[in-house]
This record gives sequence, structure tokens and C-alpha cells, in this order.
Amino acid sequence: MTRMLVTGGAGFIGSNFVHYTVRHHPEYEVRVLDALTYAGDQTSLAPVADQVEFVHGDICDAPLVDELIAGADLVVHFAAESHVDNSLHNPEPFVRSNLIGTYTLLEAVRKHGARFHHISTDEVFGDLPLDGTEQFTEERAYDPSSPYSATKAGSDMLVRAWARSYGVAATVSNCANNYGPFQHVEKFIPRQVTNVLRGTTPKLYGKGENVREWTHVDDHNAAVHLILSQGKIGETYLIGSGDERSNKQIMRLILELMGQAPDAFEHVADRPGHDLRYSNDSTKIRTQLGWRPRYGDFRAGLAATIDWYRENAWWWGPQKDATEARYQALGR
Ligand code: NAD
Ligand code: TDX
Repeated sequence: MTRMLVTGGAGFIGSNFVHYTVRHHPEYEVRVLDALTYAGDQTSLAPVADQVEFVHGDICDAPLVDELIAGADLVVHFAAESHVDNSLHNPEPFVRSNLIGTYTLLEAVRKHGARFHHISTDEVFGDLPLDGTEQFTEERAYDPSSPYSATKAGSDMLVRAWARSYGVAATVSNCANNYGPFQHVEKFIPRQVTNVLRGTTPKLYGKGENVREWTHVDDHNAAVHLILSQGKIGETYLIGSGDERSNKQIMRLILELMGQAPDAFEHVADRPGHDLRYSNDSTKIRTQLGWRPRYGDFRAGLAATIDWYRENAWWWGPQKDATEARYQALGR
């Protein structure tokens, strides 16, 4: 058995990763470390609670991290402050968790010799023009726009430096926008779906022309598992489905799938510094590791995600009012 420590395993992608691992990879013994911030929810792990050990703690807590990594063969690092709008409002927790937290993990990994996989984002590259076909590649220079993406870029750089200078056995992946169950209601798709379910008008930033590349969370996690089993130490892999859509197109699709009129949304103030378009060239992971997204049909994946939110109001309901109060304070 390989002893795997999953940081941020009570968050959106991390909890889906733990479910995926328990379902498809019995060769791993899974332990989760999560601080249960506003974005973490231990109930997301309830269905696998018997198969996974949960530790409530902070990745910046060096003695705790040292003790946990001394007992791990592999660390899969999801924990982060993840929401761009929050980072614009208050960057401090982003600097702490994303930079100091990653540094703290790397120091323990360096001492104990565990393998490290770092989960990152396409946002480290900045953005692309709206009207073009250019894509991010593994070689592209970093050019982050927001405090969130700047701290993720910094954390990627720490991993690269610890790999090169200290020989830490690390890999990095940068994925595009994820969707699926257990995503916090602050994020675009769950916010609009739960607005419709609550009878609140959905909110589109600015003109809604910004483009994102949407990847199902299980496809992201399948890619991470391929990197863990076959990836080359020291390498970076970009992950993305290739399915690019404007926010307005997504909004209209959500409204259509939920039986609403196509214009039943309102335009609200734009996000400052709003990245225009993201698009990952995922040729490397496709050709070298044989990754293919299984959720090829975005419409079907989105419909299933909407059904999940419809059936699981017990999960998102308690977060909804506080989240909308935060948006109201931002005028969005
Ligand atoms: P999330 O906000 O849903 O979950 C983050 C989790 O990390 C939460 O459970 C939280 O409690 C935990 N956490 C935060 N700070 C911590 C700390 N100091 N110590 C311990 N735990 C802490 O985030 P997510 O959307 O699941 O993203 C997970 C990772 O994937 C992040 O690193 C993010 O940058 C990256 N990513 C996300 C997306 C996306 O579309 N959501 C896309 C690409 C990459
Ligand atoms: O109410 C909204 N209305 C709206 O138009 C919200 C919450 C968002 N938006 C827009 C902003 C973005 O262009 O929708 C798009 C997606 O927004 P988010 O869900 O906040 O995602 P994004 O900023 O693209 O970042 C996400 O993908 C990359 C994740 O939150 C990051 O953690 C990941 O790194």
C-alpha cells in the first residue's frame, strides 16, 4: 500500500479526488489534511469516511505537517484559497495558505523524502485574447493577474525550486476550470444553479464575453492519477478538456436546462482585472500519458451537475446566504 496524504481533501476537487481514489485505486491508503475553512466541508467525505483518515489541521502548522509527512510516501497537494473574487477583497489568506502552506509542505517533503504532486491552475499564465486560437503550453511564461493567481504562480515556483535545488521528487499540473458535484456555491456554475433553485436572479459579470475551458472534476482527477503512476518526476502537465465557452453561453445553457427564459439573468459589475480567456494545450498529457476526457459532452455533464445541486440542497444550503452576503458587499 502507498500511504497518500491529500491536502485540501474536504474542498471541491480534493473531496472528489478522495472519492475517485477510493473507487478506482485501492492501492492507496488515504489520509486527508484539511483546515475546514469556509470552503472545506467534512460532509463531502461522509460516503468514504470509513475508508479514509481525516486530520483537521492547517498546512502552515509545521510540526503537524512534519509528523504527517513522516508517515506518508506521497503528498497530493490541493489545499489553497481558491476564489479570485475573495483574493481581490482580502489577499492575506491567499499569501498565507498558498505560499507559506506550500513552503511548509515542501520543507517536510524535503526532510522525509516523500513524492509530491502540486495541483495548480491555468490562471498562472494570465489570459489570452478573446478572438484567437492561441493556447497556453507548459513552456509559456507566467503572467498572473489576480492575488489568487499570483500566489498560485509563486507556489508553483517554490515547487520547481525545491525540485531542482533539493532534489524533491515533484510533479505539477495546471488544470483549467473544473465543474461537478461538491463545488462551493461562490463559484460561477453552482452560484447560478442555486440562484435559480432559490428563485434569485442569476448574475453575469460585465458583458459575459469572458471565455473559460471547462473540465469535469473526475477527468481532472483521472489525469492526476495518471501523473502519479506514470508522470515523469520534475515535469509539468497542462490539463484541459478543450471545451471553451463564454460565460454568457454557460448562463444561457444553465437557464435552458433549468426551464427558465434565456434572458432571465442580470448583468452585474465586472470583476476588476477580469481575465479574458483561458485555454490549455493538453497535447503533452494526451500523447505521453494517454489521458482523454471521459465527459466529452459538456451539456450532459452540466445537466448531471444541476441534478446533483437540485438533490443536495442539504449540502449547499447552509453556505448560500453567507456567500450571497459577501457578494452583496462587493456589489456583485
Ligand atoms: P476549494 O476552495 O473548494 O477547496 C480548498 C480546500 O483547501 C478546502 O477544503 C479548505 O478547507 C482547504 N484549505 C484551505 N486553506 C488551508 C490550509 N491553510 N490548511 C489546510 N487546508 C486548507 O478549492 P478547489 O476548487 O477544490 O481547488 C483545489 C485546488 O485546485 C487549488 O489548489 C486550486 O488552486 C486548484 N484548481 C482549481 C480549479 C477549479 O476550477 N476549482 C482549477 C484548477 C486548479
Ligand atoms: O457570479 C458570477 N458571475 C460571473 O459572471 C461568478 C461567481 C463568476 N462569473 C464569471 C467570472 C469568470 O469569468 O464566471 C467565470 C468563472 O468564475 P469562477 O467560477 O470564479 O472561476 P475563475 O475565476 O475562472 O477561476 C476558477 O478556475 C481556475 C477557479 O475558481 C480557480 O480556483 C481555478 O484556478
